[in-house]
Amino acid sequence: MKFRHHSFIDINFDKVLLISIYFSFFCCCYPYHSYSQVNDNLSQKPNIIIILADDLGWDDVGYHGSTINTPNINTLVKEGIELDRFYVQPSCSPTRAALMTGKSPKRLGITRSISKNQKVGLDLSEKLLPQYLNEIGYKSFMVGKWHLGGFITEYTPNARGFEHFYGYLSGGIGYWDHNHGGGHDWQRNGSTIREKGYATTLLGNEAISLINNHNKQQPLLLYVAFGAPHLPNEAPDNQIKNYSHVTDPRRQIHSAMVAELDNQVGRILNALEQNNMDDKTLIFFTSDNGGQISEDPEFWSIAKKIVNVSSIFFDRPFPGKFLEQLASVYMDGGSSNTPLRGGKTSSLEGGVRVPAAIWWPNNFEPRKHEGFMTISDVLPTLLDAVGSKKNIPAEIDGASQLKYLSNQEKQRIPDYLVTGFDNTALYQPPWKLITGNKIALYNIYLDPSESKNLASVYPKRVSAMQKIINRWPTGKERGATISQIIFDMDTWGGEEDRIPWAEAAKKNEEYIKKHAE
Ligand SMILES: [Ca+2]
Repeated sequence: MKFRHHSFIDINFDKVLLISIYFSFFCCCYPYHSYSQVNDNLSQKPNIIIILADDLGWDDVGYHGSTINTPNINTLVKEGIELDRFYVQPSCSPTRAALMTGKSPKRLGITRSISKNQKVGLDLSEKLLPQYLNEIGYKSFMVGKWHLGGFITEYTPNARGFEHFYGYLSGGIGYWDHNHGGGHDWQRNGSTIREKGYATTLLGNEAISLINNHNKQQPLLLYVAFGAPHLPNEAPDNQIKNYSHVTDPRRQIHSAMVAELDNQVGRILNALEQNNMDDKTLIFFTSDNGGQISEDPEFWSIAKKIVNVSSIFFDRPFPGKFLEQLASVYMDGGSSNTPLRGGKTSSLEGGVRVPAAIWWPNNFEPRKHEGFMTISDVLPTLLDAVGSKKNIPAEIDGASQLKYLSNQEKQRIPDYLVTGFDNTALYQPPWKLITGNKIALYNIYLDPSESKNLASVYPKRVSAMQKIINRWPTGKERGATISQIIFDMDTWGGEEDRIPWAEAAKKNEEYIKKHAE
């Protein structure tokens, strides 16, 4: 299999024609193998690369008809299985917690994002994906955004199964200054680094270097958690130039951020090819939540009201870090989730149904997968794919979808709970019950835009699903409340007024150990 790394200017009609011919040929000649053959060959365990985008909306990818060009993500989707009904949680930490454990964020007590000042993270008793894979011979590396706790080093990636970590601990940084909430947040293996460059590009560079230097005898887990296209709206000039025709400046910069993300996906694909690793690698791609959209008419909160009232009196930037950060959240988002309703933080479809694909040459037939699959299913599916089905823990909320993906043999679809800022949703496909400000029941297969509330038509179903929500295992909440962050906001970029976060984690751990003696 040979890749072509696309840049924006590559796209013209000749190439589209060539690509079409290529796909036609590819689809006719692709050597498919059955599920049993996959298992027979497991002495050669596949490399696993997880590419996670941050706040990439449904309408931000070319293959969904977006105005944004994403030729490399499109390639991944067309050559792999397009996961058309893939669901995550509506914000960063909850999705990442489910990805690493296979468990529901509600059970883990991470239904909100973990702030820089939280003393807790993903519970230290939890076993994480790299730890499962290391036990069967994998080498696990991580590049990018962690966001599962960093108050002490025990919570950080190097202590949780990743032999190598390059990136940042918090929920968001400035793309150029690499700062978060007053502290520098850029490190390699626990040591702060200061370097020039655009974060998405730097993360791509590191991922490629790890691929190039990897000992090919050992299977690799590489978790590349890009920070793009999360706010703030900052992008390289060369990418912005390609979207000079976009009139909304938020959408323009957002498009450029997505384009650079796509560029790095292409470079990773090229690196795999150059190292002859492409035929032995499984790539899973998705976004951690739906796109951040501005003036979301679906979302109601006191914070949003404060921003609306403030905008009558002030121009941007608003006075004070708290007000300006809120304004950024509610006014700067340049994403689009069309035709889905809602966006990031909402349990409406736009917050949780995201672009996704799983690519595994010689094992998965390229096609569109209509089956329901969630972020909680990823850990068990991957363990199953590497022949480690017996190690799938019983107490998780997801289930392996490997047979469904390989042979289209239907698998158990577990109930899926989404915890949004404004409401909670339970999925029993095709049904979705939303509770909170109002009760709504949708058939998301027939009505993907959630336009017909059928709650009054099916009261018994509503009541049965409500009971499941009420009984859902609930861990003590570890995510931040507004009162915990209001006086020291989790800002993305900006001036430094304290020590870097990697150094703070080491200091905090030393302090705790000293006082425990
Ligand atoms: Ca996110």
